[in-house]
Amino acid sequence: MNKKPITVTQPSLPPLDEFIPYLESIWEDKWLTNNGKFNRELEAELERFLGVEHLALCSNGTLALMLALKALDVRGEVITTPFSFVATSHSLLWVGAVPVFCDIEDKTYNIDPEKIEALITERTTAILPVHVYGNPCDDERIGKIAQRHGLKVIYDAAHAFHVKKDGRSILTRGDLSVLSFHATKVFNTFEGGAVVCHTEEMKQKVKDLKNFGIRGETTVVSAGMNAKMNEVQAAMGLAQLKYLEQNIAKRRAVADHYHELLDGLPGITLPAERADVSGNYSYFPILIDGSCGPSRDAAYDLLKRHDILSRKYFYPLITHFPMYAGLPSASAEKLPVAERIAAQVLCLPVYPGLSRAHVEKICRLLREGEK
Ligand code: T4K
Repeated sequence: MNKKPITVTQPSLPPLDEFIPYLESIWEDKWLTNNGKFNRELEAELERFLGVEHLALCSNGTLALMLALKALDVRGEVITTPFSFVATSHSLLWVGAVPVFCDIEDKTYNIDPEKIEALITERTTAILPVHVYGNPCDDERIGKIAQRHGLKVIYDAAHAFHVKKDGRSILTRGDLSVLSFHATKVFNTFEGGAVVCHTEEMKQKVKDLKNFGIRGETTVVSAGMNAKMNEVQAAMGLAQLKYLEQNIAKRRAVADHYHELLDGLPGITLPAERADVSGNYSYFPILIDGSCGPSRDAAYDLLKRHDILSRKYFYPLITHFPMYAGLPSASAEKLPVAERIAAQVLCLPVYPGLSRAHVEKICRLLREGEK
């Protein structure tokens, strides 16, 4: 009997005995934060591992988004997706920008480049797309639109750790990319995040902004905030990084098993595999259209009755929340694809330790209902 519920995800933790020596070192050094040795080490390790340069660690992904927007001096209107976690558009409100919501593609669930240009006004300064579920955006078309209209592009890559497109890290696209290392992510530092920059100057700007703008004991160069990662967080990242590839392989095995057991089930759409993408299997979103069986909500309830806590990421759409609902771009008629996907999506549990028996149980419930 399974007493503990099966949750949509579970944090990856390194063996505790491999984490303790990091803590002992922190205790010994009495250096807890402010660009300590584990911060510097983790930045270098992540740059190497991810195949990027100029990565600046932050205390979480939301502050990293705000720092990225500040570093590029983004204001006015910013075109973004309604199909994301609220932090994406909240970060715009926090820097005083106005989100303009663009509909999404029905295959990738990412911002639809076809529909971006119609939303550009003289107040538009940037585009904030999300690689939702780690599925890369159409960065080529987005880049061309941005270039044509002189806009910045900041990718919310919170789900896209270690995702590659055409053999290259997806984090190399746009002006800046932002990662989240929250407990629920493929790679976690309890809480954490990073801004991936393309130049040392930009990284310096982000480093200033995350440390009050302080450059030296008597020098403050910008109106920064406090968004530093502490040494315990960085140690967690270092202890975990070496398990990353094997964790992704285990996630992939779970995803393959779902495909094996659910492929061809009428009324259900499974995540598409893309030949040009090496993914991280951070989420397993399925669409349930209700045409041949229970609705999405009924499937969610059914799983819950069996202690399986799937999640309706990302329902409701961001545009349904009161701080966005009044915006002209938030009306449902303008976002038909996003509205439909949000009404049908269900993220099934996926994490390295999820057993084959649990995947089989989930799939049996989805195939046969409560028999
Ligand atoms: N942009 C995007 C596109 C994002 O998805 C996010 C975060 C951000 C930006 C912002 O990055 P951060 O500032 O968070 O670094 C979760 C996460 O809290 C959030 O980080 C994540 N996106 C979002 C998609 O999912 P909730 O409200 O669903 O979390 P919660 O507490 O319900 O956790 C989900 C499940 O995970 C639980 O049922 C059990 C499991 N869990 C969770 C935690 C916290 C554990 O097993 N252990 C844990 O410690 O938002």
